[in-house]
Amino acid sequence: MAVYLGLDLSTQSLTALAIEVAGRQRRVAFEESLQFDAELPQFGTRHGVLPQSDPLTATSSPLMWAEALDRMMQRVARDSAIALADIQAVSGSGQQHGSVYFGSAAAKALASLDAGRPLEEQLRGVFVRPESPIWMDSSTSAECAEITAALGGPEALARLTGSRAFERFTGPQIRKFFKDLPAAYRSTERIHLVSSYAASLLAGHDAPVEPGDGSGMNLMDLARTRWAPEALAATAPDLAAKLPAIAPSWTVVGPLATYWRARHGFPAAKVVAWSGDNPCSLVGTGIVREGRLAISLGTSDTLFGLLGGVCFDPSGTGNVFGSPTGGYMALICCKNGSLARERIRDEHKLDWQGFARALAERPAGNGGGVLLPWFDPEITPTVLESGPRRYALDPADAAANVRAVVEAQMLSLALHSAWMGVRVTQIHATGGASQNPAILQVMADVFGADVCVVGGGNSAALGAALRAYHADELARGHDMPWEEVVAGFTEPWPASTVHPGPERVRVYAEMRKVYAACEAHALGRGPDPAPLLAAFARGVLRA
Ligand code: XUL
Repeated sequence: MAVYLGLDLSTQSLTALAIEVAGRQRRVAFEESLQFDAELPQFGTRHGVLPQSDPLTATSSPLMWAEALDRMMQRVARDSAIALADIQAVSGSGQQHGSVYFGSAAAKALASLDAGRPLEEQLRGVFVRPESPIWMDSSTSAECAEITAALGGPEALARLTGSRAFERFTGPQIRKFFKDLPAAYRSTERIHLVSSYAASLLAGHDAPVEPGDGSGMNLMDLARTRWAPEALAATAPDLAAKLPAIAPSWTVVGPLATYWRARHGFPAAKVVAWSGDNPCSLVGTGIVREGRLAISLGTSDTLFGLLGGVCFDPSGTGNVFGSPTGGYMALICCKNGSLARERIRDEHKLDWQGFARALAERPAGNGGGVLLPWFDPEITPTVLESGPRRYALDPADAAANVRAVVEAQMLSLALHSAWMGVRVTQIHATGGASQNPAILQVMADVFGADVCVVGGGNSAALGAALRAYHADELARGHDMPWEEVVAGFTEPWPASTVHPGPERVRVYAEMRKVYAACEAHALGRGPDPAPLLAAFARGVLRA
């Protein structure tokens, strides 16, 4: 029986998921998560993020990620029932955009790791920046503007890299580092993404960046899959020498380093290039052909789908990334995902069951009450000044606010994904909140499409394990079609399909315009939506 291990280094946790494959016989054999705040309290993170006085800055600890990896590999070796010798390949998924800065001691440290000592202890001196900027950071607006100007405007940048400049993207982050700390930048030997950093730890040497995650940097020429010299020049000097190579998603980086074999008893399994969490989720939710969309309700809420060819979002909100299946994927990311739902849940002293009951209590359209749930600075649409905005909504009304946060999240996803032009017939839902059928009902009604649950909530880790499987087959000379790779793992759960209700679909088609008007007003781009809200409320009440 062949075993493939997928690791997901996400914002709040590290998950390991192992699959067993013997022809048509396939199953998830191990699945476990390590929560950073609870299990590694010495690093002092909250929801996986280091405390900062500036609300626009968000960082985490690359040392903590290394310690988490060491502990998780120990758990896989010790607690799982899988025969370690059967592990053929290991791959992974990392939170996108975050970056890790190695100094001159890193390459030697990685090549000579001592199996008798914890990984974290041996990496202490290797980082030029002890804190890694992560995707939740929105402190680089000035750098975004500079890069955009140097490259001839947002559209030119999006045509080249798949996205206009985004604060969280790695290029603007690197530029800010170079401007703030030029000497530290100069002494940086290698800048990794979270994904290529973790793969380097497993392989014991620099691993490449793969195109799915590389396209979240504003540095990669998306159509040619290589660093774009003009984007590098607009970002920081001598950047080409500091970046890893770009290599296809299925690249075998090498065998697991001796450290992992001697310390935890792993075999010399293939380390396959890691990708970003969203590209991995694309595979882990079975979006391996066009016409399907996935919505992942995690720390961030993301919507993604495969694209027929390379394109870009003319409105500037969405992103086009490389797909780990080859080709391209489209994505939009809303930062106020699970933490916004939790905020409303906690404000009204509910548990998740109470949240679901409250959601079902109110009708579609919420009687005309709208919430813009921008508790943190938002990515889609860009909102740098955080704080929720309410329209015709009483902040003290628990049920109305629960309904409002879920409706807002779904309406925003629908509104801002229209540019993808995907005719959706089925949505694959994943992530923690996909276990809540009341939330899925709102999703189905807003999109007017069937929604079904896929995977066990760890779609990124599953996608990573499936990518390891695909790469191993390819390395053995078998180019397995992706439908066959994912078969048996990503089929919708039986009886999980939620169908849209025609009347509610009609309500949401109207509400979408109202929501867009509230958004425009809140962003200073449109008139007071009060008349529209009142007309909508009258219509909903009459129906
Ligand atoms: C995607 C994005 C987030 C992170 C963290 O562009 O910023 O989804 O990948 O999950």
